[in-house]
Amino acid sequence: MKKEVGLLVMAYGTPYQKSDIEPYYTDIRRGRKPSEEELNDLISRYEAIGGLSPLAKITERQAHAICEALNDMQSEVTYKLYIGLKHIHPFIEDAISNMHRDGITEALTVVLAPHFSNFSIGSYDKRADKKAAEFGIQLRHVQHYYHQPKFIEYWTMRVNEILANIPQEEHDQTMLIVSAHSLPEKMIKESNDPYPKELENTAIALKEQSAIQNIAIGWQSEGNTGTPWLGPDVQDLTRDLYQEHQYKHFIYTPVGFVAEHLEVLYDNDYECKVVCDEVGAMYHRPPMPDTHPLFIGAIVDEISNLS
Ligand code: FEC
Repeated sequence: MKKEVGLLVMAYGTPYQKSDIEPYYTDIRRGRKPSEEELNDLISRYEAIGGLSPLAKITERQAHAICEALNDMQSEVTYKLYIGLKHIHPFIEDAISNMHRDGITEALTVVLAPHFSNFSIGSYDKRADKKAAEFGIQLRHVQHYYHQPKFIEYWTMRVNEILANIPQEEHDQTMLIVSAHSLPEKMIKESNDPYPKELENTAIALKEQSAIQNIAIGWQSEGNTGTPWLGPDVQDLTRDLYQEHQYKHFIYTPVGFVAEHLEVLYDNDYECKVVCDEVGAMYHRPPMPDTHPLFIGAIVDEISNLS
């Protein structure tokens, strides 16, 4: 019998049905219920992308693809998959309790987000560690994989695919905006968090490896907390870049995300497109990684480095 090792795949989570939106939003706000106006605003964004987000199904298939790839590449242990979500069931803590029930004493963890911040991946890991300590389960965490060659290769391929459909003579009038979820500026600066640097490194690698000539870093999906968040915001950035250079094409690569969900389908495909339409530029956004073998391969390669 091969030893069983847990594989905890953690992700943000999304409402499964409309009635989940309020408790989900309350959880995101650390227990503070949203006002009716805030709730209606979120419901209307879900409605604009078809009622609910496709994220739940994508997370499931990404998690299964990672587990399968890990089991196929070696024969010493069998990885047993657990999914733990940040803001809806099955919560991270539920997944760890299930591991204990199944007799798992050792597990690897990975978050479906490529760049490390203490406030994103770090907070998932902390929750997992706290619960695992109750049962004496040993966890080893993948911290990030933004730098993995296959991750960069995935986005390079996508950028080049789009460029191939833009006339060569318009390539110098094409701008690539590389983005991730914004976070409150104060949290990031005070703790010297690596998050902005990791996004910058992804952008540098894309500039070096793809055929793009113009590249800028933007932040997206910022919350409404009344305090400054990391900027520039992708919409403002699009307007400013257009004003300065009259670009004909904007390509958006939200590399801080790995799936098509609310923050991409609404904040990029709707909001950024509105700005592109306003200024008269073409909007382009390549498919997200989902279960593409390069993306799954990047995570598996990072996991292999742990062992
Ligand atoms: O498709 C879906 O249904 C869910 C998409 C979704 C993803 C996601 C990823 C990240 N978030 C991060 C940080 C914050 C901070 C706040 C915040 C708020 C929201 C709200 C929704 C939401 N986020 Fe999210 N996030 C997604 C969805 N997020 C809905 C609430 C309404 C709104 O503000 O738009 C602000 C919390 C507060 O108010 O105190 C901070 C980060 C990521 C990327 C890393 C990760 O996936 O964990 C960072 C996907």
